[in-house]
Amino acid sequence: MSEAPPETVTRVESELEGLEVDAPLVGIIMGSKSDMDTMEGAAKVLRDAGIRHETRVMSAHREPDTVAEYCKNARMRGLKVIIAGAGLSAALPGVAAAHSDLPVIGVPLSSRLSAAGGLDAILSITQMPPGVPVACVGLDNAKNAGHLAARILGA
Ligand code: RP5
Repeated sequence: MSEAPPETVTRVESELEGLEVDAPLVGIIMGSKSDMDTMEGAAKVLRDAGIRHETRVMSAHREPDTVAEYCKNARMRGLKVIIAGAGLSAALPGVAAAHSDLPVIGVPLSSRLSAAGGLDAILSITQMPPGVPVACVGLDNAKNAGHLAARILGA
């Protein structure tokens, strides 16, 4: 097999570098549109720090296949950290960690339907089995998820 001419390699490398410049480093996902106002806190921290990020709504219970696909592809797409916010039976962060070996930061969210004022979501996110880690910030504290992601990235 003949090797590609050096100039071709250089061109391909520079094109890939160009792609990386635009690729988000942090994926912010949440279980419902109703989580958006709170989760915007994480996006604002990342925006202020100049860290590229993207925001998606996907429920671990309502769209399990979408969540699996997103998290399985996350590392390949260049993401370095996943922030996942959910309320009630807050499975999203744990499911993200099940499908990706990237660091996952869970944000427990309060909800008007909560049986325990958000403690239910905190317990759902923190009670992960050994080997499938999820970090957890305080209730509704999406800002701290943004700050923690920035620290993980060394920004
Ligand atoms: C969770 O259920 C979501 O993360 C949200 O916090 C909560 C309520 O969702 P909606 O009924 O408002 O869509 O899955």
